[in-house]
Amino acid sequence: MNSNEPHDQNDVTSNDRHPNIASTTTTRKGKRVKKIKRFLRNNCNKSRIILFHLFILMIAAIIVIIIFLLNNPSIFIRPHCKAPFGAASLNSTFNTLGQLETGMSYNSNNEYNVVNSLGFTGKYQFTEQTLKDLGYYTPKDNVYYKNGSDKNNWAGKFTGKNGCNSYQDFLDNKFNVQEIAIREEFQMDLRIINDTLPQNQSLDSFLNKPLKFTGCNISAGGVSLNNITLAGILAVAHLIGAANAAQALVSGNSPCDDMGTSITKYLTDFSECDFPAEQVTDAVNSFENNS
Ligand SMILES: *[C@@H]1O[C@H](CO)[C@@H](O)[C@H](O)[C@H]1NC(C)=O
Ligand SMILES: *[C@@H]1O[C@H](CO)[C@@H](O)[C@H](O)[C@H]1NC(C)=O
Ligand SMILES: *[C@@H]1O[C@H](CO)[C@@H](O)[C@H](O)[C@H]1NC(C)=O
Ligand SMILES: *[C@@H]1O[C@H](CO)[C@@H](O)[C@H](O)[C@H]1NC(C)=O
Ligand SMILES: *[C@@H]1O[C@H](CO)[C@@H](O)[C@H](O)[C@H]1NC(C)=O
Ligand SMILES: CC(=O)N[C@H]1CO[C@H](CO)[C@@H](O)[C@@H]1O
Repeated sequence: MNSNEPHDQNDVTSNDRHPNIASTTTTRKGKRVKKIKRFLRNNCNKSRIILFHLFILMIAAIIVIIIFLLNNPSIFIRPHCKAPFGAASLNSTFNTLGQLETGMSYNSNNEYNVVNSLGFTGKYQFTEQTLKDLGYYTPKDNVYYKNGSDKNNWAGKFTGKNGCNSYQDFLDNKFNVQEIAIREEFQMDLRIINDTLPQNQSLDSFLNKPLKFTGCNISAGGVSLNNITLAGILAVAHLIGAANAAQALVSGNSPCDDMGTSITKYLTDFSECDFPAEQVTDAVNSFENNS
């Protein structure tokens, strides 16, 4: 309190239109401090209890946030695939793709029965068309998403391939059907990409190189990606179709996925994962040998 006195003097001079303000506030302050001190003396236990409750609430809030982040690691940080060349990269590609598709961490196991508002299904958000092309699903009356329907209705029949007899079997990931299907899809997409690319531009000619894109949601100057990998190309093929992915590579014109995300984003997500094409065949075979 003593140290306040000279300051109050200064305040009075600088505040000379209201010379009384400084001294009245000082006495009011003094009264208030006394009141608080008395309150604390009388209610010390009460305030300790309040503090204790606040502390418990804070701990609980921190625990809730940690659990939330563990279940949804991609809410603040976009998942990025990074693993040594080969089988580890291929495994990591599937897990990163699953996280990007569902927004869930890959060990949550709930990811297999995620269905979005357009009927995209499972860890990899499969469409009716993909499961039709892979021989798992026969659409009713040949109507399916983007072919007479504006969503995936799953009104057709499952064929029984790999023991998957119904939509529910597929959602349950029975006999690992979703994991087998994504590996078969990569294999199929490699074939489609190869068939779509012109004779003088093999898939290999695009790999492990920078590539510049213009296109959907890309700023005027275009965007330069520093490393195109097979992982990135197959992730994009899954998102926009293999033929469209091949055309994007050749033209340097990047489309968006159904959510308005430029495919260059996905190419960047997988720029540090890579594997040889034969690894995809090995992965398909390893699942077939196991079952
Ligand atoms: C990749 O995943 C398969 C199947 O889940 C597993 O058998 C294999 O050990 C994994 N490989 C690596 C290098 O992580
Ligand atoms: C890729 O396509 C060419 C024809 O354009 C064909 O000769 C070749 O066998 C195909 N390769 C693979 C791995 O499918
Ligand atoms: C491939 O051939 C086409 C014409 O058939 C040509 O326009 C194009 O520049 C060629 N591309 C490469 C990379 O050689
Ligand atoms: C570009 O991105 C915005 C927001 O992310 C999205 O709403 C829009 O549909 C995208 N543009 C196209 C052409 O998809
Ligand atoms: C591209 O990424 C792959 C996988 O991380 C790596 O093996 C390769 O060396 C990279 N290439 C370039 C040119 O950065
Ligand atoms: C409504 C529609 O576009 N139907 C087409 C769906 O795809 C088949 C071929 O797979 C076409 O024959 C249909 O015309």
